Amino acid sequence: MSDVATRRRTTTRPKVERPRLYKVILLNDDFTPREFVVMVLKAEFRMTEDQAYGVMITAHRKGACVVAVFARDIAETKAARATDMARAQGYPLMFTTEPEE
Ligand code: TYC
Repeated sequence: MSDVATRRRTTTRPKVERPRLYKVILLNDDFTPREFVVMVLKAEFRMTEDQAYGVMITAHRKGACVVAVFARDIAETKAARATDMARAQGYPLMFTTEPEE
């Protein structure tokens, strides 16, 4: 009965859960120039011109676009820095975060 195949596990194995990931979301507005949005995406999210243009135009057409996914503190820091960059120039551009699924 205490043979390896039949005995029950007596040691505990703590469940390790991966920290949730957070999406950074770019919101459309009617005032921020397209080129400025592209510049912010390249500066804060290390995107190429083409990647940044694709994200910008998706947000422009659909109202919002997921920019990237990070651990919570990184997502929040990047969203705040990108939003502040726009605010400093007087633009209402907004980046938000939300947990994945
Ligand atoms: N809609 C803006 C314009 O027409 C451009 C824009 C695109 C602004 C995407 C924000 O997330 C945005 N000037």
